[in-house]
Amino acid sequence: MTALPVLKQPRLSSRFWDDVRADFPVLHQHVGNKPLIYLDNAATTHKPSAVIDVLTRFYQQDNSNVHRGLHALSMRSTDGYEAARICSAKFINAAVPEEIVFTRGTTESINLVAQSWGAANLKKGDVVLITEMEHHSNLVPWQMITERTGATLRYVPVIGENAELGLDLDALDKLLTPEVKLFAFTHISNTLGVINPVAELCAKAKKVGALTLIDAAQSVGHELIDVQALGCDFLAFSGHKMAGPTGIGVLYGRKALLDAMPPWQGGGGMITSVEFFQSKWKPAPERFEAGTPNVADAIALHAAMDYLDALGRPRISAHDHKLAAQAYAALSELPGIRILGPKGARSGLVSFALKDAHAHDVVTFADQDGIALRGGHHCNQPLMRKLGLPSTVRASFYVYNNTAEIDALVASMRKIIKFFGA
Ligand code: 7TS
Repeated sequence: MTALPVLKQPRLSSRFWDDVRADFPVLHQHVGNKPLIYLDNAATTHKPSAVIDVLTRFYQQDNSNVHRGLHALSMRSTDGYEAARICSAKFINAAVPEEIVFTRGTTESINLVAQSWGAANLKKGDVVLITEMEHHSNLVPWQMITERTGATLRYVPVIGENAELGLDLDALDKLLTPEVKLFAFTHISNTLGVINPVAELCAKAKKVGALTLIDAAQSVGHELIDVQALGCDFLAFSGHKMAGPTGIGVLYGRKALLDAMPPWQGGGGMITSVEFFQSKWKPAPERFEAGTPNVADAIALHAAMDYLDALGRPRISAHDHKLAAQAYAALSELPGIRILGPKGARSGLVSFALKDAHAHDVVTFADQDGIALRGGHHCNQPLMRKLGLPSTVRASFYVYNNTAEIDALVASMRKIIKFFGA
């Protein structure tokens, strides 16, 4: 890949971001007769040529299975796969690469912890604590494993209205009892744009001896993450939400914890020896990577991490926050709009409801203007029900979006409001 220069000073000139935008081939197209404006980045981001080229080159030059071959291609594939692990460890400042397990994504990472650690450690009387703003992928796996083990699932409430929506931190102090064995929470809410104080949440959980799991799906491609500074025990994320490919993600786990956890899937690559009636496991991370791994996408994820590091995540988050602030300010002028989540200190997304138009209609109308939005419950059904909303419209931003696109979004919303007669 052609690495972008690492700039020492944050440089937020539009020229810089125009150059970034040019790296993403998919954006240079029309939808209908309108230029594409892609504002659905919380669902998945686009990929720069640097990532697409690495993926293509892998299949054209290196493709081979890993770990089991002694021929040149297999060694190249193995080296590339393990280099991706080292890169992932550095990307979140894990202590050693063995703390990185490759998975299909955030959902699989969380299911791995639930099915392995949860099944081995939870029992009746224990509590798994999550929050009311979790994506279904950090909620349903805990329902399943608490039901299976007899443990109890509890929620930190979301309180406040509209701009004040957030976690009830006073309630958290009462909920964090010694019975809590694991506290799992999202770093950034994919519906509210709220950024949770994750270091504080980890510190509070530690005081009662609870393990912590951070769902970093919406944060790791946007904000700097340092798992050692945060003091978390597990952290999960997906490649496709951070300029990488689909089908690859990471579970970070503290080495001592991972080594003490049983495998959750059996097969090739995860054993040291197999007899007819018993087997011995490799240590982590191989123990959790049964079967042929997603070699190509791990290598392409490495390219995505290099790409984001060259841009610099502090610069990316400043860019996202600037666009979100512009969108929040302009949208809040519109009649009949209800915006969820904080005015300041929000992530790069804005989620809202229009008084007279259903979110799905808004998204369909915006599509006529070439604007890709998302409308629905955003896999936050219990929270949306609590807020009394069937759905919201969500605009979410990334490195290639710009202020002109926010202007176009607001103009499109104005037209829609007029059409529906607000
Ligand atoms: N956690 C959060 C906070 C998310 O936003 C998502 C996906 C996931 C977990 C699951 O990630 P996956 O890669 O395993 O699917 N969020 C969204 C969304 O907001 N719209 O589509 C997917």
